[in-house]
Amino acid sequence: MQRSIYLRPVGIFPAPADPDEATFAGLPLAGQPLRFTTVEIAERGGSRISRRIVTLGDAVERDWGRGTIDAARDLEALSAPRPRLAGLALDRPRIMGIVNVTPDSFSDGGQHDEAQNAIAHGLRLAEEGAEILDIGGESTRPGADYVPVEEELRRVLPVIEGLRARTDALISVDTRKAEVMRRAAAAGADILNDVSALTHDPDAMTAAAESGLPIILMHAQGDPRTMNDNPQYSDVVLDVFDYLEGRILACEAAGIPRAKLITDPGIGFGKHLHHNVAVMAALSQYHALGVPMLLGASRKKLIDHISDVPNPRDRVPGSLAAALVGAAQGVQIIRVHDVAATRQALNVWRASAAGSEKVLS
Ligand code: 7PJ
Repeated sequence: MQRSIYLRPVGIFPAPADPDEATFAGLPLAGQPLRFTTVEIAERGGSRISRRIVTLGDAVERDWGRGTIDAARDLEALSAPRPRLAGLALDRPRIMGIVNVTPDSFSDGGQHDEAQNAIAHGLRLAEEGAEILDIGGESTRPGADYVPVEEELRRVLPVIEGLRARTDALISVDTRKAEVMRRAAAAGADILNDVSALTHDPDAMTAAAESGLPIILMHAQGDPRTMNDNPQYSDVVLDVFDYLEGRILACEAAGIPRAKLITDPGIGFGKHLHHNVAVMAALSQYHALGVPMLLGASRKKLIDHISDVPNPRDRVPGSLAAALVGAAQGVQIIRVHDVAATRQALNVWRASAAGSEKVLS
């Protein structure tokens, strides 16, 4: 599916903490304490794309031909507040902490230790300010091997159960497999996170719909093993948009309401550096999908490509910069390894953007 017109909010500024100060207020951005005054309009006809920046007035009043309905719908979707996610208000950026459950080759403590370590790690992240814990037992890193379903269940279920009993943080499960979705939901998971946007497992759409849980739909091109070998796009920003819009429509057709969906442009998944930074620059575009957005750039390879940091543990500063780029464009969920550092950065950003420390209380 391809549209003829796409709207991207530009000229985004923090909404004043005191609304009385607002003179020209622009439009609110996706329920965030942000406003936008202009939009970039991309018009696409086949392989031809033209982009220009217009005021909100022009965006509303001009005749955009067969794109008119999409333009009006986009403006509405861009400015509407988002519903709560499993009870969590999405009126500011929320931190999702990453809990990887993969065998620890350095420990001979066995399977019990593996689960206990992951649970302890998750509890620490919640303490540090993660409001969502993302539990993953299948590495989907570029080049990673396939993990059989029994092994993935063995890794994630005890961790979901253990965390469910010990924290109020929301729990998401990072999986592409229908059976893992079902069993995780039964064990108390609150959110499904599928890097294949319910395309990898033919039964996943049904499992997701039956669970009734919110679902994160991530864009990826190709299979994790080979995806970064030769990714191809005609326009990466718009192609990712079309893909996510298509997946939202597929979910709606399967009976999953839009209010349960979250999108994610999938940094590092079938994307070269120039694709990743183009998407980072245009994140606000994806608010036109009318659902909350997640950004996952934490410790990813693009930081190494940009700044020569081969060891992922040394990529915290770059990860924080990426988190702030997301926050400034209204991203509602930031998926990170380094929760305390991200919280500190977001707090400084929020208070200074609003011009008031009161937004933190
Ligand atoms: C992502 C993910 C991401 C979502 C991974 C890694 C690779 N899920 N799972 N978004 N990345 N939604 O963390 O480096 O970016 S695994």
